[in-house]
Amino acid sequence: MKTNSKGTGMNRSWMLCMAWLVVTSSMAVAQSVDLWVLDGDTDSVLGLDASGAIVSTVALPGDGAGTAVTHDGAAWISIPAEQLIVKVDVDGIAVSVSPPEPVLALAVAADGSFWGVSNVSSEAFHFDDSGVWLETATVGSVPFALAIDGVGRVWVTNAFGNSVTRIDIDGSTAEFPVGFYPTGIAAHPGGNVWVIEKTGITILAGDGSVVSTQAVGSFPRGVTVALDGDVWVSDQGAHSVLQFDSAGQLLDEHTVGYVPWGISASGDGSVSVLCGYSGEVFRLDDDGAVLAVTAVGYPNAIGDLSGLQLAMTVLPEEDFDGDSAANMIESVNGTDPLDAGSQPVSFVRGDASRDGVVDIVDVFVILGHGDAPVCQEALDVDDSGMIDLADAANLLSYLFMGGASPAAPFPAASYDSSPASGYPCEG
Ligand SMILES: [Ca+2]
Ligand SMILES: [Ca+2]
Ligand SMILES: [Ca+2]
Ligand SMILES: [Ca+2]
Repeated sequence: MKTNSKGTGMNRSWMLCMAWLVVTSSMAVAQSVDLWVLDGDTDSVLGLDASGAIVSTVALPGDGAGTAVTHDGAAWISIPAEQLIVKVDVDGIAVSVSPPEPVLALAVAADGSFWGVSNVSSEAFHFDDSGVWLETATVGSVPFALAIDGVGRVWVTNAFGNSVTRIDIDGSTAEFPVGFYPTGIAAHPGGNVWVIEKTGITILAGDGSVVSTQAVGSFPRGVTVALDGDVWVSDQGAHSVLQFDSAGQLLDEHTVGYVPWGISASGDGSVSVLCGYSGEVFRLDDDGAVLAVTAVGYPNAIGDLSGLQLAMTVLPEEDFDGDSAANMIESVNGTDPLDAGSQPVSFVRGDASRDGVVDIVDVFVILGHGDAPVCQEALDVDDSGMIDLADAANLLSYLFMGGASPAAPFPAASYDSSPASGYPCEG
């Protein structure tokens, strides 16, 4: 049985009271739900904002299991005991559908349709964006979780089959062996697929071949890709999260609450960890420092709780928040693809002085004889990843000798599609 050592009943009732006040006060809360967290104690789903405050509470007809946030911030939630899937937004349950079998984990595809896996029938079901059942694929034994990659393929972990099934666009399937008892799975924007197993991790390439495998953790379970491309894994036996770089190198381990299962990254660069047995949702920054701890009776859910995996991996070219910067451009620039108030700085390469004109003054700034630059990326005229004499020489050549123009973005201001680390553009 679960225990609840941290969240007292007093604390929880206070949080719920606050949530009620906020929900009934305005429609503006629709924009502020950052993370959908299932609460197994109350059979409800809670909307948390980026500060960890509960800003929405929606009662469910049973205990939710899988969650998948859509591009508009709503969430599909599976309720296997009731053989239901519901779509929830801050106003409540918008859609309720009955799948052919009880469904566990869910994932949203590029066209708005979604997939769910059934550990009862070992099948994956495909539904359209309104929940109409479209097709069924047979997967391996007792599927646990799924992820959709950048070219629309569905990857399913088969917990009892010790394998991963890939469902291709044409509906054909391929099964690849992995380690013992695979659970969590994430498709990285870079193309690899991360599989979490009872005693470690296997990274697969898109063709199903093994890129690497390593023994790590103490029964790790959930996985998410952070805004910066690091991969975070909940380690339920160690009550911690493991932070890896995209190549699979273990960078750090951060202690969280008791028995972390669910884990999901947000657009602000943070990662939230759902610690079921201690009744806590930890929100960590990209270095693992604790930003907030939210008391929730029994927080759970596997899947994409924020929509960030959908934004970064499935639909990187889309602009979810409508701020004119594509999701992928925002993630490489470190701005929030789910928040229109956070967007990359647009600049013209070569305009080192940031006055809107590319001229000799900019050459002096590059040479260090002008005001300190606020957008160092603009000084890297040839986009070589280094600021050096060649940039000044290239700009002089362009201005006075008919030489090549600066690299993009030029001449129109825009965002950098491949910013060099260490060269911030802040204004
Ligand atoms: Ca955007
Ligand atoms: Ca944004
Ligand atoms: Ca200038
Ligand atoms: Ca350069």
